[in-house]
Amino acid sequence: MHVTKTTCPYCGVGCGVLVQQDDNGIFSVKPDKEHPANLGRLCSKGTALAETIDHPDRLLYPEINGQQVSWDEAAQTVANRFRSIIEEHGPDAVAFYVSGQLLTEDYYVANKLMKGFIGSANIDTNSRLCMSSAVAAHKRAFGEDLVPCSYEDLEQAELIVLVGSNAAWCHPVLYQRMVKAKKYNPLLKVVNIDPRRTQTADLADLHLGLAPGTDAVLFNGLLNWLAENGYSADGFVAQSTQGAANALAAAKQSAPDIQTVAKLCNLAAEDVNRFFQLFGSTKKVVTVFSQGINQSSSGVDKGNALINCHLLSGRIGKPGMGPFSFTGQPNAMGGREVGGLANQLAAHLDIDNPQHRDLVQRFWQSPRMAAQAGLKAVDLFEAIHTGKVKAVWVMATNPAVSLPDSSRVREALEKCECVVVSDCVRHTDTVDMAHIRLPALTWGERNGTVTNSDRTISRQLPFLPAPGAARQDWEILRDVAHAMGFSTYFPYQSAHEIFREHAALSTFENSGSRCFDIGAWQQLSAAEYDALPPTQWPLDADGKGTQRLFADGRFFTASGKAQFISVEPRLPQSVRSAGYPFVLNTGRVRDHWHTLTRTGISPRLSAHSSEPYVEMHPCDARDQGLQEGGIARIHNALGEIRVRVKTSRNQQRGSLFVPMHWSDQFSASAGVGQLIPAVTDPISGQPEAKHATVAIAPFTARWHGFMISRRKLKGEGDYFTAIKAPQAWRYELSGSEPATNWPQFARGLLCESGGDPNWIEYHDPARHTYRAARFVGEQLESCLFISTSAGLLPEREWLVSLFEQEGISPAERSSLLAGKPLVAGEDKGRTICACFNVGEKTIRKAIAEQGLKTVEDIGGCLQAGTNCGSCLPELATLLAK
Ligand SMILES: Nc1nc2c(c(=O)[nH]1)N[C@H]1C(S)=C(S)[C@@H](COP(=O)(O)OP(=O)(O)OC[C@H]3O[C@@H](n4cnc5c(=O)[nH]c(N)nc54)[C@H](O)[C@@H]3O)O[C@H]1N2
Ligand SMILES: Nc1nc2c(c(=O)[nH]1)N[C@H]1C(S)=C(S)[C@@H](COP(=O)(O)OP(=O)(O)OC[C@H]3O[C@@H](n4cnc5c(=O)[nH]c(N)nc54)[C@H](O)[C@@H]3O)O[C@H]1N2
Ligand code: SF4
Ligand SMILES: [Mo]
Repeated sequence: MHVTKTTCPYCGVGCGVLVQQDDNGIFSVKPDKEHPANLGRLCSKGTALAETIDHPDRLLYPEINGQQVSWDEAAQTVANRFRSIIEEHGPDAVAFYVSGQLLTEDYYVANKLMKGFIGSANIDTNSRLCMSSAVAAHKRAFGEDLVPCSYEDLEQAELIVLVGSNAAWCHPVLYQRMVKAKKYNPLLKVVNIDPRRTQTADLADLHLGLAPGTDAVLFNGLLNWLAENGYSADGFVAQSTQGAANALAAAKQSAPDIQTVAKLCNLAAEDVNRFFQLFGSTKKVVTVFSQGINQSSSGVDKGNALINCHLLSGRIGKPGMGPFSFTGQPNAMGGREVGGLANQLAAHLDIDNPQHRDLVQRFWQSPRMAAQAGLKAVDLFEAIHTGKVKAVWVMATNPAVSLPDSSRVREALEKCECVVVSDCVRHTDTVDMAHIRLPALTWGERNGTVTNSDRTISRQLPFLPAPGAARQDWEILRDVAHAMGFSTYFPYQSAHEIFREHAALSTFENSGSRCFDIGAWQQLSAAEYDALPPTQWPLDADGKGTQRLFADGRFFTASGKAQFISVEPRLPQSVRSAGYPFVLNTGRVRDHWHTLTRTGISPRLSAHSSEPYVEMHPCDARDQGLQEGGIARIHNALGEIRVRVKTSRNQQRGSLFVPMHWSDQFSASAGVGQLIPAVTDPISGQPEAKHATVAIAPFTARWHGFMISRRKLKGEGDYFTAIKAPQAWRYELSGSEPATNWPQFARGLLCESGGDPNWIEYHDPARHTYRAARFVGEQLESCLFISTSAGLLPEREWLVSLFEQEGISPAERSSLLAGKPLVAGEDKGRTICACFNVGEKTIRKAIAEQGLKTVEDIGGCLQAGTNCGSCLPELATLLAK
């Protein structure tokens, strides 16, 4: 049995995984017990990795305007189009838009080609939407983009503050580490700050459900309170920091006392007091922050407001303490190391600094260095819209879905002269808009490194052959660089060579001036590179990593001192109005990843949250005439989406939450990016994805239905979702206007061309009730059920299970259109445990009938929660209910 040691391609936790192939060629994925990030754990997404490696819709060959071409022709065409635009309009008329899901080696080459050879800094990345506020906050406070902490600090802490982080769902393995730490150390306290009550709050001793966007007030209040109550670390502040007095004055101005903070944040004064007391009286505090802080028009200030509190209390650089930005994507951190953002250079050097530009230029021997920062993501797509940027190459990201004001982004791509997209999937909303499509390798095939949230560099190694003509991103970039005439400077034959160059640049003329230094690896042999153990940068001369930064009280600013930043809190730019009375918050669900290109093809992962939804307070739903399970229209001046209604008291009144995941490939109109205004932080350029304002109203559906098919079909109706089931796709459909002819409608949806003789149907035109099934040979190929009332449609489970069978028995065939078997089986309800496929109803029943008291009891009885543990918070909620 062959085992490959590699790294999970999903989130920034960066868990080590072992991939095994058995004698029948079947792959299985297990956690790597030796990897310091996960120490033998994996979440539901990592556990299901083997299910998503065989993608049914791969982009396998280069295409120009839909025609398959050779690699030579594709690379030459990209080079020619880019070159002719550059010759006529200058280098700033072209751009790359890349991703924290590229490997460091790919990222390095993309950045080098654009900034050092094309001579523009118009390369930006989806990290702009993700980490750029944290990057800017780190740079302002520490002089360099540095995350001081280690994962072990979570275990050593006595207080963990989670701000704007739903770690239970988004960093599940770190959440499990915190759960375990709390179990072994009952003195460990957890505070969760989030307008929503998420699963993460289940771990918290205190949940502060503050008014959306008011975090800077809270942390300014804390700063002021720490100073007034004798919690300043005077020695550290005097020796190792600057700017405390001004920051304190600003804090006092905006958040003078607990009452004011409570009022502005809409919190109970006693809760604010409790948080301040906890922070003040606990020595070892880690403050974890994520998108609830970053994705804001004042995200950089919010980051600094919380870093200020760690500086004032001296809680940084020591075990169990520090501000800790959890990164989102698997290589968000690696992208920052190579300078993938438009306002960075490479190796943590500054593009605005002429000496740094000169240093990199000499190292690269580049003919034409970018002279200033390039366009940040939102501005970049606006420049494409206005025609200033005429060619764009998108790699490993889906901007037509994930950028704010996504309709305008689509208009921009439609107008753009030359859209090149490198992706591994043939159909995404962005790939569909490309003139030139370049097939990329993906996880399991590609080779290189990633860096996780605590600066640990880990290897990704291939265990699958390249499918079709797909190539790794650095190879594609190298070939285009060669076709542009830069072959001498891009001689790479392997990821290993690129990595060594990256390591060499990190130490070039460094001598301790830059923290990011992995120079000890510049001579790594290919075998050493392949066997590289997970290591935290920076490295010492012997290649030993660094667990924690700033232990010596030295920072990377000009003065060597950390900087306090004065923060004047600003509220989100969209303000509730009579027309748009709700704040729209967006984010993630447990088992889906971004725009569903990977998790959307896994039945197991699709079962947990299968449809796009809005979560809202039940009283708001009642007031707006909305019903649980009904469909809502959410709209503002930018657009409209239609999603399912879920009511929950975890949502504060006046706020809505919609997941970011659904694209046009999986839904009729549920892409929430349509509703997010292109409002950004003035420093970081990060969009405010958490605070749009909208109105919500019922969508009046006059018909409902579902269809199940072996092939992926086009959806139909004003509302639809495509959900992967084993051996089939299930579609939920609703529309405002019933079809005039349902049999014709059905044939249009289910048949490739014309009719099909092997077809059974039932039709009651007066009641708009229609049911049909289509067979190919003995197999059920597809079925469709339509009714005027959703409640009259049968349960889907039995029908879905028929697609897993080889054939259909006469009894099954005769009960097919009834939608249920003659003898009813058990309905297990919504999937809670994705590993063992255990449903909510089964769990509730077992709790009630067998008197289960703990999550361990549930595990013993049903296995639920005993593998990856991602569902443990939900099991605890079911027990509490
Ligand atoms: N399952 C899953 N995991 C993922 C991903 C995924 O797609 N799916 N993506 C990865 C990526 S790229 C990222 S960036 C991370 C993101 O990880 P997180 O940042 O943890 O996730 P989000 O759901 O985007 O947002 C976090 C929380 O911010 C809260 N929030 C909204 N407004 C405010 C506010 O004003 N103040 C505060 N304090 N909180 C607020 C939201 O209610 C939400 O619960 O997840 C990573 N992990
Ligand atoms: N409303 C709202 N919008 C958001 C957010 C939010 O919270 N709310 N979060 C933002 C954040 S934090 C992020 S990180 C973004 C994420 O948003 P995106 O980056 O747009 O989302 P993904 O679906 O991860 O897109 C990755 C693409 O890369 C492809 N791919 C996978 N592997 C490879 C490879 O090796 N090479 C190449 N070339 N392609 C590959 C996949 O098929 C997929 O099409 O969304 C942002 N947008
Ligand atoms: S926490 Fe889950 S998704 Fe994130 S790296 Fe680990 S296994 Fe992968
Ligand atoms: Mo992200």
